[in-house]
Amino acid sequence: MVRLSRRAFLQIAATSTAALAAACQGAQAAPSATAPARSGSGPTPKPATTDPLRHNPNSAPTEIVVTPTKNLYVQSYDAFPSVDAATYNLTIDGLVENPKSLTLDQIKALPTAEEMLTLECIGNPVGGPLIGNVVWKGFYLEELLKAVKIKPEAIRAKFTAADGYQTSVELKWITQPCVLMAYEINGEPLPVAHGFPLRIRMPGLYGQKQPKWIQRIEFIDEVFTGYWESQGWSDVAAVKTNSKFNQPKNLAKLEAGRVPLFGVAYAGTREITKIEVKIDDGEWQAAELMHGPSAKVWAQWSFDWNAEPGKHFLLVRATDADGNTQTEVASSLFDSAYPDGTNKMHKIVAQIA
Ligand SMILES: Nc1nc2c(c(=O)[nH]1)N[C@H]1C(S)=C(S)[C@@H](COP(=O)(O)O)O[C@H]1N2
Ligand SMILES: [Mo]
Repeated sequence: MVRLSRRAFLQIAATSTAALAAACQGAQAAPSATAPARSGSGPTPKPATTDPLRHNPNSAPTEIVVTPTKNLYVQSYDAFPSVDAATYNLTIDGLVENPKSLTLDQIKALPTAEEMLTLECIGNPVGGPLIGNVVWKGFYLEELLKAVKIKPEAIRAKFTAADGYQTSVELKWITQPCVLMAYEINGEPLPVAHGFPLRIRMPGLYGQKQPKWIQRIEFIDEVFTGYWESQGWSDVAAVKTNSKFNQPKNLAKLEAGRVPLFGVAYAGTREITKIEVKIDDGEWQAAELMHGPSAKVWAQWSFDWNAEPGKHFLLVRATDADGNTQTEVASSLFDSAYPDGTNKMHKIVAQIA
């Protein structure tokens, strides 16, 4: 294994990523990019100590919610590995001209990048909790990939992590702009559960394609079938357009009058352009929509419902910038997301006294 030479390392470190950072958080640039650029992203919001999407049913949040790290779902196929920071290496090899291996110190000396990004599991059921929105800090992979020079024969990147987890992606997902290698979450080093010391965040893909404890990125000229993929889960695992009610909770018993409905919607890299709600057999009605700093962050929606006594069925649907609108209703909350994620609509029941 060729260690990254000091000269090559400094060259990477000297490349300014400020413009790239602005482009990544301020506008989206994924393979199927269609959403318009946005205005300034402003300062990085700090995560709230309590999560208003969970604990405050009386009014919709007025800012984009950053999930407190302790509330971020954890999904792992096996026990968490304990990685020794002192001996840790990230290796990039396989079909590349200049294979490289970086220590954690070298990684942390690279120009830093910070982005708010939503993370969702492909197995998240309709209305489910396997989704969160956090601020990640690390570096953009782009410069390092330029330095290793991927050979033209490569068709995929294969990942290996310290827990033995493996998966792969087509080249376009790892060579897209704004692939973030993260060592911090919400201003703190990644906790072990979330991938200490390093994980990858590729825009547009479900969590299954975002290895934690990442050790090796190998460029290959064949299809490699990963752990979940070999059990029938999607080998692309691109995020589908989805939305949900965070409040009220299903089967909530509420007083008649003004009842705030609110929740989140997420479509990977596609901007959420419309959220509508439907009460019983009524018309679809547009909800208020609040966007995060990029389309890679969930949008939050809210709707003031004037609730009358009785049992009511509530539905929510999202439309994204590519024109995809959710159409099918989930048959139950246990309606499976297998094998490629779900874009079925969330339906809840509210009991109004
Ligand atoms: N090494 C490793 N990375 C992994 C996994 C795993 O089991 N091992 N699970 C994946 C899945 S299925 C998801 S949804 C996300 C969850 O990330 P989190 O636990 O930080 O929320 O991690 C992904 N990365
Ligand atoms: Mo997942």
